[in-house]
Amino acid sequence: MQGRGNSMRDTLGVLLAGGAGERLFPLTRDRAKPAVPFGGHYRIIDITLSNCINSGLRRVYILTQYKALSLNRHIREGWTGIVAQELGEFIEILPPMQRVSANWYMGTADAVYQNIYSIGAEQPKHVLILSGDHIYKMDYSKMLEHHVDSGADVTLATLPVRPDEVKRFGVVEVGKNGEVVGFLEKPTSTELRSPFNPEMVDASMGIYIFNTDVLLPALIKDSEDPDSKHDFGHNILPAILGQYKMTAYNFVDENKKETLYWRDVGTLDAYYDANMDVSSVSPMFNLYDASWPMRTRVRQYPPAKFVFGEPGRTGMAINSTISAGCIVSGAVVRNSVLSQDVRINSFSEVDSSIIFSHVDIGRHCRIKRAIIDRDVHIPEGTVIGYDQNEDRRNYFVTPSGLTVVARDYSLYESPVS
Ligand code: ADQ
Ligand code: ADP
Repeated sequence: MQGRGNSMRDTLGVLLAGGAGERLFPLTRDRAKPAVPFGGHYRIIDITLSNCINSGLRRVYILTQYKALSLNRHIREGWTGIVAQELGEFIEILPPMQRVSANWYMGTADAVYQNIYSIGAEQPKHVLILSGDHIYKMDYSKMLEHHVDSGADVTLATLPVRPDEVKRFGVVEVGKNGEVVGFLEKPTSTELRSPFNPEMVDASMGIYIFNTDVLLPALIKDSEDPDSKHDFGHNILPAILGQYKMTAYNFVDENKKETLYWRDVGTLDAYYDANMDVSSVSPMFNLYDASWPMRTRVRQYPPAKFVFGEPGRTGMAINSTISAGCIVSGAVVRNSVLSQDVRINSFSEVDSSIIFSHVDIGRHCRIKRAIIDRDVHIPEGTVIGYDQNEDRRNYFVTPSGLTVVARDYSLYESPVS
């Protein structure tokens, strides 16, 4: 068996960060999905990159394409410097000009294929494929240990989902000894049930470890198939199933035998819920876990403060995550997540909302179940989240009733409330 440290050194991480993120619109109107703020001062991609660092994975390529300016800046300023470049470590966005062809990436497999020379040049023994839009804590070295111990060529991370959720996932048929014997990408329904739990279905988390000598030929073969969608789930995995040994790595807490926290934040509702999961008294996703530190690009701001605004108006925040530089003055914030440098003024109430950086909320505002993008000024007296029909006139409202105020949206006059 390979030593744990050595195995991670032999592994190259490839983080897919190029999805268009349409279901997170309007938050992805000007930025790539992995660059969307999360949990106050993080970006979504920080969670996966923190997992990489905490797992001892020190060579990571990030494949981007859409609206990558803000993501590039974030990676360059926050992440490239934290690994030891003199030891051959890197966290790097692969420059598009080194791609095999001039096309946009056609799918996840094509994105990796187009960077095949950069991957091959590193001569990794294993390639770990990761997504840029998941919130979870995972020690990839344990998955790699499982991969090596089971003698697999490919390992898929899996977790149980309800049968009515399968259309969002790759369904994995797990046989005896945890071997993968079937795979179906996003079926409308399935009769399959998990051998670990008869009410659930094993789903792919979109996290794969490949032996490099299996991955590269599979990508080349797929690139030559004109009918392929060039997608890992639709094409690569079904094509190599049966030819190579594929194993499932079940994402459970080994002590409690419980499935661990994992969320795909590809939709506004899932994104909102995951943010809410960081702020409660016993958070489902704990950012204060010293054994698994989450990192980000640190910006200099003064500390957050809570002050009396108008005489007798206490500024306070309850069950909320408040980032540096915020000032809550004579206003009440509940069950909310505030990014850096947010101002909330007297007589205002913010409830169950996510407020991005540099937002300024005037006096006498009432805001509930809203996501407000950065740099937005909310004028005095604005009411958001109490009347969906009214909100639809000015903002983006999801079918579940979340109101999203897009960046640069400035109301210069107080709406009638
Ligand atoms: P989806 O979640 O639908 O399914 P997909 O849209 O393929 O995932 O995106 C996976 C990752 O790749 C995302 O991080 C996305 O941003 C990125 N990506 C998408 N297209 C890209 C491109 N052209 N270039 C670069 N990056 C790109 C996948 C699997 C399922 C599995 C779920 C779990 O296909 O089998 O169940 O993830 O969430
Ligand atoms: P993005 O979301 O595009 O990545 P950045 O965080 O890189 O944004 O910042 C982009 C812009 O935000 C800056 O050019 C500046 O206008 C504004 N900004 C960033 N930090 C601050 C700050 N501390 N004070 C005021 N404005 C800021």
